[in-house]
Amino acid sequence: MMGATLDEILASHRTGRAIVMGVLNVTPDSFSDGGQFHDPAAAAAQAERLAAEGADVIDVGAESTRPGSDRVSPAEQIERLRVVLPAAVACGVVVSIDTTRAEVARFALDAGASLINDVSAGRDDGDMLPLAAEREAPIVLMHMLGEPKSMQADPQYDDVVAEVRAFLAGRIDAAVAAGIARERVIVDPGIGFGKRLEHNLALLAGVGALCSLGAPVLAGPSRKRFIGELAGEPDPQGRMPGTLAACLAARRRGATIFRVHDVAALRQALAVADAIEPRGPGQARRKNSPNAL
Ligand code: HH2
Repeated sequence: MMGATLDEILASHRTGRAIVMGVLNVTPDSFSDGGQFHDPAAAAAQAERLAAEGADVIDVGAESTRPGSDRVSPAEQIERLRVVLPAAVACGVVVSIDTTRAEVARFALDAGASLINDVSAGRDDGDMLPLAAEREAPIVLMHMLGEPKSMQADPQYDDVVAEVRAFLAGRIDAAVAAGIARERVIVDPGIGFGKRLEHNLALLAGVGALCSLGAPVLAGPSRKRFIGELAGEPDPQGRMPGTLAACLAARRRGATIFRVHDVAALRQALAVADAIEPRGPGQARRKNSPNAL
């Protein structure tokens, strides 16, 4: 199947189409693939591999947001992206820029990226939401408690699903107030960003409550620590099976966009899961399904 267009991605919560976003970190220090694609030639080859494996989106990031990570200046991010972004764009799929800095997002949009993935949901840089509005660029708004340097220190919630939902509702309002069309917003519970194991599980189980915000829901569980905690797997590269399980659980509850490192594996898992239980408009189950609602 051809990669989805931007319009198809933004309509995925209505059509039920599964969108796979492949991760490309041009960083020396990302938690699972840090250093692997820091070299521009290796990064370009990885972009091609992600597209060939069936990614609808290549999400390019030049700053790690792993717990405890240090900030990378916009100038340094742009330097890391200079060769890699055009190479990703040349793959012919939608390219998103994973950054919280407007200057970096502007550079990426000028280089052919068409989607902004902001893990701070527009809070880190006051120019980000106005930039997305001006450029009519869709934006992913993600929940994070605190900031990467300190977010895993002692995250506390009374009702994590309700609190994350309320936060995202507020950020949608902020985006709309900045001039971004509501239809160009994607929301994300921010798996692993200021969350303990039980918070991550509650959010994946509670994706349905986030879907009621009316925007496509993106889930990014790929290779994250909670999988290691559940499965006793210290090596992020060994967490692909758990990643697939988390994505499929989120899909059954209405998430339609999945940010993963292992694109081919998720494509295969989706092909089987969706054949058994087709997802359609409004996530309704098929009439002839024994489990029809
Ligand atoms: N997770 C990471 C980075 N960006 N963006 C969205 N929207 N959702 C996520 O869950 C998400 C994200 C962290 O993963 P990764 O890119 O593999 O690692 P690092 O931040 O260390 O580069």
